[in-house]
Amino acid sequence: MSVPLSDAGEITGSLNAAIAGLSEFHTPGRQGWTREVFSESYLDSRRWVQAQMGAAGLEVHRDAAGNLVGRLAGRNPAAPALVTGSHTDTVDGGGRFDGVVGVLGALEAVRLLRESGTVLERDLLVVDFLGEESNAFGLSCLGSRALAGELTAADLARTDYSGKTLAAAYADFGVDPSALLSFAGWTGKRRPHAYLELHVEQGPTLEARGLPVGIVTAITGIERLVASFTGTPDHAGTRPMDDRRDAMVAAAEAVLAIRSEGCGAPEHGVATVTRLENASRSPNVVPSLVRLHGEVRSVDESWLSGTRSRLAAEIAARAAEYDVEADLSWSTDNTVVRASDSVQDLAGDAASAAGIDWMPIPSGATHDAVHMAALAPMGMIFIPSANGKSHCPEEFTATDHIATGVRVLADTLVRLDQHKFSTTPHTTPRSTL
Ligand code: HGY
Ligand code: MN
Ligand code: MN
Repeated sequence: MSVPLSDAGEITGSLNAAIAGLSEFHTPGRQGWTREVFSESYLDSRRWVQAQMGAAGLEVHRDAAGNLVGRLAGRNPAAPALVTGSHTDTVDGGGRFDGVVGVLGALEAVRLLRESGTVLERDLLVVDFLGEESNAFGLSCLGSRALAGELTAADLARTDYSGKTLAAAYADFGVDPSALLSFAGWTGKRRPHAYLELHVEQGPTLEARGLPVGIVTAITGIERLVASFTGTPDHAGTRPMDDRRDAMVAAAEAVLAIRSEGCGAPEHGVATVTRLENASRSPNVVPSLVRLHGEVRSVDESWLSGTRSRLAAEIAARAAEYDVEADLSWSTDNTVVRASDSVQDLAGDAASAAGIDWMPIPSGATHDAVHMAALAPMGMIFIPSANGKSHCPEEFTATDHIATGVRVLADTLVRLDQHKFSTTPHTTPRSTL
């Protein structure tokens, strides 16, 4: 049951007035706050975000990958920049805080820096990354992936359920897909100095522990699965039950096998099936071709690396019981990524210096920070989600928690500005959780 938009909890204060302003943009007829990538409501909302970035005193442009980038000039523009930001697209039937807090909170941090007369050594770039949420093309983090030089021609050839390619969706949105493949992004000379993102936890831990801040240790890896089950079409009314090759039953067995995999995961592991499609539209034919979409996640890389083989064996065995063929196609949405120890330390120091309690916390959600970690030392600051809810209209984070997060973000950015990282070339360290 979704919360009627009007009853979803009052938000007050200047920053939350901004969140309320962005919340005005959502796709009519969809539950909650829906601003999916490439949608009209998303296109309209980004004009609003661009104006907010300008009003915050940033020099704003939309890069060749569709990211909105606002620049606050530092004393030394030649120095590698500091980057912060997040996303403003939502899932279908989403909430008002996922990603939004990281973009509008960053603009609030810019206001704090400017009003306190703090001039950073480095440029500070505030980014609204294009399309962080996974979409009908099965690919998340479009904008940050492009900036990290990780968007491929094969990605652009991906199709949605209607057969439209991702390249065509970019073109319809006003982003030239041919320019994407030559887009150098921030690889090479434009590598940032560091990346720091403020985000709602989207889970129950901080609220349960009564803590206002979490400092992220690692971000989950995601293995995505599309499985096709092939049986035999038959008349649903006349074909005897013991003489069927019912693809839907085999797919249902796979749903339960995937759930068991997630339930058997170590501390931070989950598995979800989010879509089952019968190729036939008729309600009176034994399903002969069924497609399943699912995902498995964990910050435990050794466990996650075994999921494909475990599920392949289990799903094939269960499908064989119904004489149905199962064909599994896997893709890695992202590998497990560990936050920079130095960035974690600086964020922890900033929170502690302000008398703000915090805990180290892994992220079960993935973020643009995963791709920024390929470019520079990465960190994330979490603030509590009411009842641990997210990706739904009930998603809520109280004003004082957002303000605390903005404070830690701003203080950590100031520390990062002066920080000298060890000179070893930056690589994305593996999770050692
Ligand atoms: O799927 C995720 O974890 C994120 O919300 N895109
Ligand atoms: Mn998010
Ligand atoms: Mn999300």
